[in-house]
Amino acid sequence: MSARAVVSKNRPVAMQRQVLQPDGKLVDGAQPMEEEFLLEALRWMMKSRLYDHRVIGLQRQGQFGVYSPGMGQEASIVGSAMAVDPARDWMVPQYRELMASVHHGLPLEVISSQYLGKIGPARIPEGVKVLPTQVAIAAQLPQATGLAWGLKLRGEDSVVIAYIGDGGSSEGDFHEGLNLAGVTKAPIVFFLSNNQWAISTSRRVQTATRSFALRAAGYGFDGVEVDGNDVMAVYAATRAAVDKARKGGGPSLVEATTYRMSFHNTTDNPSRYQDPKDYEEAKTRDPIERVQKYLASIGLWDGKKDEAWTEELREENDRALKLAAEAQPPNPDDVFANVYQDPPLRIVRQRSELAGGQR
Ligand SMILES: Cc1ncc(C[n+]2csc(CCOP(=O)(O)OP(=O)(O)O)c2C)c(N)n1
Ligand SMILES: [Mg+2]
Repeated sequence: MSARAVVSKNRPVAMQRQVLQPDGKLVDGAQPMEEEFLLEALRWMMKSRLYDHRVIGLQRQGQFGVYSPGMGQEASIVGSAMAVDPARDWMVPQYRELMASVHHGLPLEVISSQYLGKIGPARIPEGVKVLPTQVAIAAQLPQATGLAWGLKLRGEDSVVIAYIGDGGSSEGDFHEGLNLAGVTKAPIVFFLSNNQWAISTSRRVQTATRSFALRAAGYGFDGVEVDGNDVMAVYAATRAAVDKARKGGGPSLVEATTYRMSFHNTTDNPSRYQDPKDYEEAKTRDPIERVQKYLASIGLWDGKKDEAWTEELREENDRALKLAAEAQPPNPDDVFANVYQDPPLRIVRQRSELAGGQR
């Protein structure tokens, strides 16, 4: 370890816009993460990308549900998750941060089984402070603020991290969630992954503001913008916001500027609307390669290590996917459960028909 000041898990850290340049070199004067800590971040980022590749393949064979990959956004997903404490903080996801939820304690086989239509095996285990995946855009934000406000009223030292996209910021729920958080000074970090796309709607036409982070001013709290492809900078910015919230300093908005290096989800075809040059440019800022280049420059990374980690992580992911596939399938009758106290006649008939009875 060099004598250089480093960012460690156990110390409060200062916000840094960028720590590592796309070429893998440190920004002048920036504080890197401890090497061990950075290796851990890299491992999670690689796990995320390998999982994406595997489940996209499965989906194409009809063996996995509709899936939104995090490719290109791994530094945002992992750096933000590492900044919160799974033992006391709550995570409120959207749908693209699967590996953040896993980092926060949700077993990979549990979240994978959701995509296989499982019910019981997909239930979030007791004690895991992660809310269910949210697909109704921005609907998670008022709930996340309510959760954070409740934690504050109870006097707990917990913080909530809530994920949202650039597209989600145009929803009414975004305004309602952030406004209420500002008024109640709730301990919450809104983590906005600006991946430049909301399905096929470009960030250029999403809003006329030049920065999503600026919007925080309208709610009376801080907004910061960070290089979302730089895991060290994402960690530092999120951690500073988390520390502030924990000390009673109220909410923050962190805008992580990144790029969606894949389709919106497995039903989408971005070649219909995306300029391939943008994608090629984004590849030069790949969040994983950047860390690998840096670690190689200090003798901690090489092709052999890459191969060994890739194999181990693939096996880890495959074990979880096997468990998910083998988990108990739902009973078709479950589709009728937990909806009505007194089901109407047509539902009673449908239920009986499904069970093989007469209409
Ligand atoms: C309330 C609502 N409106 C529309 C949709 C359809 N929809 C699904 S994803 C999406 C785009 C969201 O983009 P963004 O918030 O940037 O997140 P990203 O997918 O880029 O991670 C839209 C419009 C939805 N799921 N919910
Ligand atoms: Mg987006």
